[in-house]
Amino acid sequence: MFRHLGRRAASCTARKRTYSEFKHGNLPHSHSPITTDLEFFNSVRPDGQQIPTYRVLDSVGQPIDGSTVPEIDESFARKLYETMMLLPTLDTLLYSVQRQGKISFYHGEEATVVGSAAALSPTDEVLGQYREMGVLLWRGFDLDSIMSQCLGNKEDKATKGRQMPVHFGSPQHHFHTISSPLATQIPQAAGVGYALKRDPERRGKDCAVCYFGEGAASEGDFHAGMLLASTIPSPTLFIVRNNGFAISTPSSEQYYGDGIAARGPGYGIDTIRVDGNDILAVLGAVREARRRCVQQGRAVLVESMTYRVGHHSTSDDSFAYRARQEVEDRKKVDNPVSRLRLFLESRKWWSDDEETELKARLKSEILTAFKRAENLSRWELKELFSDVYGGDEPWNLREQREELGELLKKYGTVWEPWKKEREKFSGSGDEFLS
Ligand SMILES: Cc1ncc(C[n+]2csc(CCOP(=O)(O)OP(=O)(O)O)c2C)c(N)n1
Ligand SMILES: [Mg+2]
Repeated sequence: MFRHLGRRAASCTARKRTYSEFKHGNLPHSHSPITTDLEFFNSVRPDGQQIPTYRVLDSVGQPIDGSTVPEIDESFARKLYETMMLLPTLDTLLYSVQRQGKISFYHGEEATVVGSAAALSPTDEVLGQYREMGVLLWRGFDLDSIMSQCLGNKEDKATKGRQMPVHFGSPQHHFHTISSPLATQIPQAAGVGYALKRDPERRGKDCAVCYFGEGAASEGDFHAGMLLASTIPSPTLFIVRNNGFAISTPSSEQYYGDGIAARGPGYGIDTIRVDGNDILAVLGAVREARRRCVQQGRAVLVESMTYRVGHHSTSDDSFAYRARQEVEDRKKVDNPVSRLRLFLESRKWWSDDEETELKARLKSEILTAFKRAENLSRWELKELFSDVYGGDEPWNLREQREELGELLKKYGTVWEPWKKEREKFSGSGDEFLS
């Protein structure tokens, strides 16, 4: 009966017990040892220190003494690097396009996103926030598809031009469509994990992977999702990108505890904190996290520590709330791309010539894809109202569709701005005019 008690409590049982000792030694639903120390605690580490950060590479891309370099061969390592390089190159082009008023765009965190993507199985179900384009690129979603979604043309298969730019989705790539309201994907991911567990074909094989920012972790949905995955166990892997900001709010104003990792053990969830600018640490940690998750059918939490070097999105000017110098410094300290490059070079897997060739090739491929996408028309205008919900069209959509038809009949052929706008759609919106 007392086997779960600590040494101090067990020794109490040797002498004559009072009623109150007996009562408190038999706490219901708890294996908590009894103590007579009036001690409060505020740390998940017994030594009171912060949760450590897992690292493999040092600042100049060399494995730290005693670290374990995850198993990677040359072609895998080169793919990691090329995918990482693709992200900032895409950012630069799309950023300038946005300045011309064509799209808006969010910058990505290369090592965290690409390193974790590379640790997953291609059939794991991914529910992202909006900075996870690197997962899609890793899985082979091509540049034409990226551009088509961002520009909302008729090749934007999953969202038909009806979503904000970078709100990708691709059933083929097991990538669930991004939704703007923060943290909604977290409880959804616990549900997806549970569905995978119930599916005999996928149980023990695939997991649900949920990405979110540390800012999103302030939403109630974070706690709902963690509790759901903890109490109705499911293979759900939570990856929180702690980049120090939720738009202009620094993380120091988002939590008072030890980051997001400290919350994992509160839900009984295996947790690790990793250096999010060290792609090999992310790769190794997420591989192990995924293994546990799938094998135990239980949630795992990875907190990836990084820094948002870009503005929040293209509609933000972050120098209004943080020092330009801080950003410039952060670009240099532990830069994730140069750390991997130096690692590759030390293994003779990369050279200056290859760097020059890669940069030129990526730029030209991105520009070609952009120009192609820019010239494609949009879906037919009527698609604005199709398959928004399953089943019959609801009354409110029917009303809106009819109203658009009336407006188009009135202005669509006579008012210049509407005439011009109509031309962007396949069929020029004629389906509303007949
Ligand atoms: C429910 C909700 N509240 C507010 C917003 C506006 N918003 C969009 S992104 C963002 C910051 C999110 O920060 P974080 O989760 O840390 O992600 P990061 O952008 O740093 O990757 C906010 C507040 C939103 N989209 N949804
Ligand atoms: Mg953030």
